[in-house]
Amino acid sequence: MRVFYSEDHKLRDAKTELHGGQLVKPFEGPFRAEWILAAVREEGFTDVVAPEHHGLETALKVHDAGYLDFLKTAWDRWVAAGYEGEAIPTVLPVRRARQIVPKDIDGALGYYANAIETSITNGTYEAALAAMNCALSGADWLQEGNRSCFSLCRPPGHHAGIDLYGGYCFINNAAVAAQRLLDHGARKVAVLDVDFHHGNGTQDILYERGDIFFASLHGDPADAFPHFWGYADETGAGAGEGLNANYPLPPGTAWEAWSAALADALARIKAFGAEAIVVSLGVDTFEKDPISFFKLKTPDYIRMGERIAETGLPVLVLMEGGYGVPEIGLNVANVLKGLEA
Ligand code: SP5
Ligand code: ZN
Repeated sequence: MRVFYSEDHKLRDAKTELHGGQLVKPFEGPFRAEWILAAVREEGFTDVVAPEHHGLETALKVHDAGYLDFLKTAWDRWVAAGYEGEAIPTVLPVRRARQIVPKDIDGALGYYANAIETSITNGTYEAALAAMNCALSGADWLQEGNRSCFSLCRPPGHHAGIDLYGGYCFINNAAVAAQRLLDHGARKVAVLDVDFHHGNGTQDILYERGDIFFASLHGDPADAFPHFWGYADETGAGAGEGLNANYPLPPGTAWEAWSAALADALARIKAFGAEAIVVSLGVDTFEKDPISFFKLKTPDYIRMGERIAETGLPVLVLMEGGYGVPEIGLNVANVLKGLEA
């Protein structure tokens, strides 16, 4: 299975994350991609290739143009304002507030944020573009007739909405990849989000679309980030009515209950008639993940890959979350092994 990986992920190396009332070293850092790349190579996935460069045309079909321009310019505007720390908003357009993009960078940050733990830094936009390029190259690789591939996207993407960043995400790699598959001949595709956290950005982008089915298995929003999205009664709207499937699951969820939800999601993807699956793979479902509360074990990830492969559909795996412990690498490699079994 081919792996797409760009060294440019290192351009995002934030020093700060707002966590527990303190600015701490971010959970999401360059070490993650390095650990994952080393493990997948070690486990035999040695066909590692840098992505092609792509323009913004596909991203502009899923994101707001003003938002992408904000991402491109935010750091320079922040520095020009005279600030010395990393860029974090302080004011948010909450209930009953006006939804007008402020000229001022402090206001613009709040306008475009859906979570403020995530600092914007020098190089963040360039790293997000590199992750997007991995996703797009993966989509093209499938379109050439290959059965599966792994795009080691970093930073991740599934919390990035139409015009929203947060949760360590800036450009929605999964939505961009799904769009690319449709633009290059697929009629219907699915995004299957198995990260511990609800894929709120992906849901935001796809909610009214009739050509992409979205399923997400995640910690119940009553207990888990992103807290304001991910309930089971969010089922899609308009042309997308019935095409959004959320599986909120309680603290302590282990393989048996988790895999029952997976089986339901996969059956619905098949019934929809998807011609390919984009998997938003987070391994923060792991029992030792520092910020999550599921209890998946390392061998469970092989079964996860096997179950997804049983659909018989082409599969593009994109990296999302998974933190803190070196086992994230083997857990990812196990999914890939299961897919190839
Ligand atoms: C891509 C991805 O996995 N993003 C996740 C972003 C989560 N950021 C906020 C985490 C807050 C965690 N609070 C956990 C409390 C544990 N006691
Ligand atoms: Zn996550």
